[in-house]
Amino acid sequence: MVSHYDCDGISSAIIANIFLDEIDKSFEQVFLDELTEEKIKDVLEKHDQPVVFFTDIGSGQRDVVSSEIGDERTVLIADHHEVADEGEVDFHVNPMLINNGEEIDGGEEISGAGVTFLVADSVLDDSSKLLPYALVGATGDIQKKDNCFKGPNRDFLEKAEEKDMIEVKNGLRLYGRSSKSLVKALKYTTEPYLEGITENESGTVQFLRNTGIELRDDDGWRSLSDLSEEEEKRIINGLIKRGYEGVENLLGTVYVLNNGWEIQEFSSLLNACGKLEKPKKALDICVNEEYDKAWDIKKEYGRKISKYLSILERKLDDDTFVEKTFFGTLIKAGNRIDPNIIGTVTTIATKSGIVEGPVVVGMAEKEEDKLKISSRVVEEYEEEVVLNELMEDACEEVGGKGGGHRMAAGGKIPKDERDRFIKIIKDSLKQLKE
Ligand SMILES: [Mn+2]
Repeated sequence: MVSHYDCDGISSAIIANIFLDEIDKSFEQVFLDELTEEKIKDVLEKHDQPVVFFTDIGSGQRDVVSSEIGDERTVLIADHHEVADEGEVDFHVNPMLINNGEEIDGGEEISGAGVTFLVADSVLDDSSKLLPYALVGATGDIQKKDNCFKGPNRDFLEKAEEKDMIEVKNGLRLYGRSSKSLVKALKYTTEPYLEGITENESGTVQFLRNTGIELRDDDGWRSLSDLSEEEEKRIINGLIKRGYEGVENLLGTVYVLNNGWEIQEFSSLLNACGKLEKPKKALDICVNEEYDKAWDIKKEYGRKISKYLSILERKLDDDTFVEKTFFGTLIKAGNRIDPNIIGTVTTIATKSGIVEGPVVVGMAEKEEDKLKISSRVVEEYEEEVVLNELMEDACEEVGGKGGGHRMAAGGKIPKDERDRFIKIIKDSLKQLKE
């Protein structure tokens, strides 16, 4: 088993692991952040298995996969990414192979975990307990748009609901629904700004007490997910009564998995495991259903991010680290920020205003000779700057690789090309110079 190491890849691996266990096949699991000739060679050398099963990775490198693996082993790919032009493998399941992806969009309607689910579902009599992971993977790959699933993801949701694997309900959409105490989740709500509650702990406690909600139970602080439906309604009514503007934006569909976690938060948790290079830990937690162990990871990840943000804040005046330029900010983190986490740090630093936009580009050393690049643009400049195109072109020009989304993109480049890369970015963004 070879799986991508992000949330979707981990979800696809969970599905494949449970599936293979159920049909009594032994296997070894490998997680990779990318599939190169070298990495495939390494996997083949270390794992003498007759079948190589790729999930959420492999389609884009099917040429390399087919030439490296050869005829002695059977190759199965379950993926949703763009497919390489060349290469033949034994079994290849990917929506992009059907009419060039025109019927089912691998970008928005099914994830690597979803495709892996379909493979398992075609063999198992009852695959319902795998359904939540098809949705967690899709959520991790930002396929849930405007809080809705579509295409095959929608079918997975309906089936999962039918089988009581997920609960879809109307409720308060606070970040930290299952991972923060109710007081913290409410206090940290900034959109909309809740006068007397936002950033005001005693105000929050007072408000909740007035609604008659118990803030603690025998297990400690209660989270929103610990509340009964009736209690949640009391909070909503309390907020409405106070007449906050925009409070309706906090109400909406909430997806609660049968393990008690809200889907968005569970997918961030799996993502964190990947970034901390602990995808196997996530796999074990889910396969063995030991969700309590997830808290340590959540905490470790939170600690790492705050450590990096404080390094960044301390270095704001050091222009070898934080370069303020006409298009925004360059964070030249060197080896001070983990390359797996530079993306998250760049996002938070941009959104919170620690560094200034409109564009923020973070760079951190990866391996000895590579730089991981991560870029963000603020919403007001959404029309003017298209980051995935910019990153794809700029990275390629210096012998690297880049891509991503319009407002968040990144890539990897050779370390000694850093200055030329910066110059290319500056040239391409020169329209932002007044
Ligand atoms: Mn994916």
